[in-house]
Amino acid sequence: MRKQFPNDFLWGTATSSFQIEGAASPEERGESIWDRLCATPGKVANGATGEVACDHVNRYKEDVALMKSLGVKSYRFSLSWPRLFPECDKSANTKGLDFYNRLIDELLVAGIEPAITLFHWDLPQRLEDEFGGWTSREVAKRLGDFGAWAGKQFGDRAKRFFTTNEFYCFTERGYGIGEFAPGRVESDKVRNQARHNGLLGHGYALQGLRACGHKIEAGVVDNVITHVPVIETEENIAAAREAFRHENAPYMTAVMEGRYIESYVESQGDAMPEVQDGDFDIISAPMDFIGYNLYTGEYVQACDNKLGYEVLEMPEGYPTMKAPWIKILPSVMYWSARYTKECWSDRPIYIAENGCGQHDVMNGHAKVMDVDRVFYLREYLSHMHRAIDEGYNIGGYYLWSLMDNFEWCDGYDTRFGMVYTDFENQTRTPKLSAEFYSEVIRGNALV
Ligand code: GBH
Repeated sequence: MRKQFPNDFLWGTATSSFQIEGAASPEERGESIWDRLCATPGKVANGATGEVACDHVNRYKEDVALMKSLGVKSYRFSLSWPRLFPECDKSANTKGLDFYNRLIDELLVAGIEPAITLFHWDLPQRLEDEFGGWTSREVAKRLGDFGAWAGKQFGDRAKRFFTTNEFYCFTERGYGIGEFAPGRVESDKVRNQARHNGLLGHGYALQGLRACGHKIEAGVVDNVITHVPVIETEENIAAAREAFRHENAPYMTAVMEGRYIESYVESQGDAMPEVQDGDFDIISAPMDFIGYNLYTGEYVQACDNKLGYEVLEMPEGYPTMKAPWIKILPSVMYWSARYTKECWSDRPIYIAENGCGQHDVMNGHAKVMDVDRVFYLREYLSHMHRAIDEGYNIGGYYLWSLMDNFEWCDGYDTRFGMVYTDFENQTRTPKLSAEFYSEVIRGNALV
């Protein structure tokens, strides 16, 4: 059956500043915590850096033209905070400001809606050095100021803003596990404070954006963990819904429910963060939409224990993309929307990222025939269609990513693009998956 999407459905693609921009010399921008991590031996595969990446600052016109040729309707990109405020003081870097102004104008001329992420992990190193990064409330406040400023500068032309991207990655992975920048391994209490300050950062950013003076829409992006009933019995469906709330307790559940739920408080004991009066009013202020990054998920079954559910382990050999964390579970597109409505809210959801990492290679005809990615995308999109068909409020979808780019600790080895980037000479070549996506957009349907 032909799966038609709503007329105004927003088909997009996403990137982030550090992963594509390059132009990283001190004349261009300030240092970010990811520059510092890249310079630390052993942290990033093959010593990769963001110095050149996709050289997007110099090639943005070509990249916008590419999106236009694919029929993309909205482009989600992030602002490099250290490019705009290299000294973290009051004066913005005009070169950086010019760049984003020109990018936005180019998008508008191409008929592509700009969608701006304020913070996608490239924190100015100065804010790490001076305040301790996300372990400090001050940094959350600074993001609020940055949001107010960015809204004022760009909100006349960009109407959609995302506050922060994926709490888990810039708090827990940065200050708990220590794999991501700034690479710190702290106590559970400090990690939980970083988590809390991350939520506050979103809240202050939302406040700042609301006060910018332009009519814009704003919401958060989180990589919410999505729980799928392993067999769709009533018991399992209820159990997976509870798992969805409890397993996201430090992040989305706190934003949507305006508190830390009991199971989280209990599990963290003495390590609970300091919460000040009014924090949760800021954190849980109503958003215009919710952004979810969905790549994978977890199976759940009902269980006769305290929480009433059990998360099932993925057996070895479960279908997985080349990036080993991407266990293929397309129905997260459906269950995340359904549980969000049942637990929290019916405001629109934007899938702010979905995609998969492979080790794509060009064939003898200079083509990347990524039938694996086409398969993955088709499955996820068809479950997204099911959700929309059943009345869940999904307003748009951003494919991660426009082009192969700096994949954090994996460097340039794992490719997420629908467009192949040759990092030797910066040529961009649409893969088969780009043709597939373009066809989906053109027909506004899966056939
Ligand atoms: C998103 O993160 C990011 O927003 C984006 O910048 C990134 O390029 C994209 O996805 C692809 O990765 O310890 O085995 O779980 C997705 C969430 C969380 C995925 C951390 C990788 C580490 C591997 N990421 N995870 S593992």
